[in-house]
Amino acid sequence: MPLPTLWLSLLLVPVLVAAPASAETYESEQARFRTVVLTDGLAHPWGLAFLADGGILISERPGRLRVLRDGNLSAPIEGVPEVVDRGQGGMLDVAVGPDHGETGWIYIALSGPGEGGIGTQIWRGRLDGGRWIDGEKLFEMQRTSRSGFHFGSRIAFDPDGRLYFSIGDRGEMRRAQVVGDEAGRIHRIEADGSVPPDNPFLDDPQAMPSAFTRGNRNPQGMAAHPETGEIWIHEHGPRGGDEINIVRAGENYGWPEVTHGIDYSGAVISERERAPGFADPLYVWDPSIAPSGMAFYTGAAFPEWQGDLFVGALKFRLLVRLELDGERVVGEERMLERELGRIRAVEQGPDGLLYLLTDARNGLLVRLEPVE
Ligand SMILES: [Ca+2]
Repeated sequence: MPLPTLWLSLLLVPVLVAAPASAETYESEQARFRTVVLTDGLAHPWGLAFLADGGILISERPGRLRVLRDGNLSAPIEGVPEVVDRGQGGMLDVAVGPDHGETGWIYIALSGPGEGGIGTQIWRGRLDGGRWIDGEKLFEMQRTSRSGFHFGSRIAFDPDGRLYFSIGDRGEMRRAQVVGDEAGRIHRIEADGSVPPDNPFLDDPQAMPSAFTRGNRNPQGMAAHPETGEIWIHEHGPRGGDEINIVRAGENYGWPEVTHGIDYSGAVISERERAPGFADPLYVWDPSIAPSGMAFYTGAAFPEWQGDLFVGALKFRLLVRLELDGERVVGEERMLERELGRIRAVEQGPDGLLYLLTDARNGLLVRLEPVE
């Protein structure tokens, strides 16, 4: 190789390496955007939340919390609650409380050790530099099990500041219909962990006071509607039965009595797709996309996307944009298919941009930015 050419290639190599790995530009139905990788090196990241000081709090399923601030990913936060990293369990969703700017409270959902197995726990605490302080366990599942399946564990707040969280059926479908069980439903508590006086099952001495619904299989997406304030979820169905539902007090979402899906073995779970007494889903994915993460878009950066619902997909490795007309889904666009990987979380940032986490041993935090 002539010397000038060698020099040229040596000069070019660092330039190519330094370019963001996937600052790719995409054309979608209603917007041009690029994906910018803000950080890699995240071990199976699961949830993210935007802190008042500008940092981005990220959970890693094996049991860590980190903060991305000014482009730098922190060391793991010290002193976080113990988790059991098994199967789908570990350090799961994170959220900031409604008064986070004044109080600093952050909320986490995790699968923790309990008597006889693993159970969902909801905690709140504060960050002091690189430490977790003032930790309070707000909820602890009593009926633990050794299963590594179906923890649910998304967190969302409604406009009244009440905290909703999901627990999946833990791989035992019947639990979703058992009164008094904690699995297979959405729960609602106050931000301090107490039970709201108007929770729907308080008159039933057998029911869990925090229970708000039942018949949910494994909800891993949850967000408050920006106009109605209602909590929307999606849930992993069996084969061919992922659902979107609106969380309403005391409602039974049917699992496994009614479902649009069949078992992964091909066996029929229920002959019925609907029945009296069970809420119909707003929307069903068949085949299943394995949805995770959910955000309503309200930002100014993508005017055409305002009012749309974004959902990540694990199995199909894509981002779904749903157009809504009230409570009806009137359009679905699939974006970024196989471009980034399994999408675990979707959130809108305070800057009006969309943020995604990819579920991988070397997971990414990615931001979607408009391109003229
Ligand atoms: Ca259902």
